[in-house]
Order: sequence, then structure tokens, then C-alpha cells
Amino acid sequence: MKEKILITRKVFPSIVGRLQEHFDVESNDADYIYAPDELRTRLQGKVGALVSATEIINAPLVQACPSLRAVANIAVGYNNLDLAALSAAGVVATNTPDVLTETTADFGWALLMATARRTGEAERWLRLGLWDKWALDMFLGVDIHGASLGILGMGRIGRAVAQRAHGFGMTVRYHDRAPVALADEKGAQFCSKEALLSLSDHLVITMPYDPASHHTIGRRELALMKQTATLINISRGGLVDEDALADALADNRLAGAGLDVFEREPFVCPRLLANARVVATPHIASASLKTRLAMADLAADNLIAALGYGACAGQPPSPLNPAVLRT
Ligand code: 8YV
Repeated sequence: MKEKILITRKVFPSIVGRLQEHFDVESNDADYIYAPDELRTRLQGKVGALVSATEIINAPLVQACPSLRAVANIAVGYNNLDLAALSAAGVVATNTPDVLTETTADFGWALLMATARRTGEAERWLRLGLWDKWALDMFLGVDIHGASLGILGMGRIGRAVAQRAHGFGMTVRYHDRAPVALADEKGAQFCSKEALLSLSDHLVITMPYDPASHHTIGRRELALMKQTATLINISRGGLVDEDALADALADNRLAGAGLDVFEREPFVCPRLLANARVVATPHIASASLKTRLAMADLAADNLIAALGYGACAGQPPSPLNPAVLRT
């Protein structure tokens, strides 16, 4: 008899097929988000789970699911997983790095350009039939070429965002816990968070979220930014204090914000939604077909291997708590 696993959200049929070769699979074709009680109930008797960022795998849940041996996240960010609790229970946790880096960086630029040049606002206005004549001062934005780009969090995605800036002749600065070794991102300079905030014309947030990085961008930080700057967030909503951001935008202390992520998704702060200078998208930075397929495939590879099946049995490609594999 095959061991049982749970797929918590709808995934591509090819992924279900791959998992069915090894496991008795329970899937969620209706694709609703399980409430915590239902998730706990459905995980009973399951040895593995393929989850998304919409599932919170916390200590009480892990303790209530003693059969669980592996949790594979279809995301590179893993703030939805309590790694300490999973490790303590001997459950392997995995994520999906690398496969989404370039696609996510592309989208950071899509948001940056839309925000700086006000394309969403202009298109909404045009579609409303309000364009009766051209004018010299229509939808004046801020330039991207030659401007100063700030990157908060110089990991894989931050570097990919930086690389793309050279075509625009930008000055690139970044802040991270410490300077990082940069092989081919010519000239990205490390600086303090304060310097980054005050010098950047466009600031892109690409750092991971955890309780310690909650509201990394709050009132104090926004006050340091240029009035003509844009703020772009493609990481996690909790990194930005949305009330403080809504205030800064309402007071014209910032040129615009491009947000793919929000503090309480899918809820979006109404004051941000109402502000025309906000470009808002529903957490789709990694959403190209090729990349979402690659993410789901990598998560399936991880789950199969972590549970001891397939050619890489016992060696999942991207474990988050590799020490568990050695015990
Ligand atoms: C995911 C993301 O699509 O990988 C991440 O961390 O934020 C996105 O690429 C999203 O989290 C859904 O799981």
C-alpha cells in the first residue's frame, strides 16, 4: 500500500501525476484555503504535504500531525513554516529557490516601471474615455534611466534585479546584513539602510520576512526617502507598515508604490487601493507558466526525495533543515 500525502492547493495535473507514481494522493481540486482545523484533520495519516504560502504550518499543527515526515513549500519564502517546530519533530522542510529568481526579478522591474511612469493610472484614465486632448503635463512620472536604484536584501532575487539596472545606466546601491560577494553585478555598492533610503530614486524590497524584519519599512524609514522616490515590494507584505505607507502617499511624501505583496493577503488596505499612485498586483511576481511549473516540479522533487522515494531518495534538492536528514 502506498503512503499518503496531501496537496493543499490545486497544482498542475502533471505534478499530481508525478506524486501519484509514489503516493496515495489527496488533493484539493476546489482550491479553497483550508481553515487550520480542516488542515489538521486532513493531515492525519499523511506522511507528506505539498503546501503553498497560504498554509501556516506552525508548532501546534506539527505536534498534532505525528505521521508527517516532510513538508514541501511551493515558494522560496518560507515564513509560513515554523522551521524550529518542524525540525524538533524530525519533519523535513523544503522550499523552491533559484527556479523563480529571474521571473521574479523581471516582475520587480515591471512594477518599478509601471509605478515610476504611472502606466496603470494612465490606462485607467484612458479606458474611462477621459482622454480628450494631449497635454504637455499629462501623467508626469519619474525617470528610471540614470537614476539611483536601491535594493534592500541582496540575495538571489536582489542580485537579479541589480543586474537588469545596468541597461538603464543606473547607480545601484544595496543594503543587507553585511556586504555580499558580487561576481558580475558591476558596481553595486553596499551602504547603510539609512543611506539607501535617502539616496535611492527607486527602492526595491527583496529581503526575506520573519518576525525580526516585520515593518522594516515604517514611518521613520519612509521619512528618510526622497519625495520623488518609488517603493517596490516583491517580497512579503509584512516588511512594510501599510498605514505608514498610505500616509506617506496621501501626503505626497513619496511618488508611488508598486506592491505585489500585502500584510494580510488577500485583504488590501483600502487606503492603498484608493491611491492612484499605488500599482497593486495579487502576489504574482513568480507567475510565468514556465516558472510556476518549475516551482511545483521542484517542490514535488523535494517531497518525493525527502520521503525516501525516487532517484534522489533521502536527498531533496533544496532542504531548509538539512540536519533532519542526517538524523
Ligand atoms: C509564490 C513567493 O508564488 O516563492 C515565493 O516566496 O512569494 C511566490 O513566488 C507564492 O508564495 C505562492 O506560494
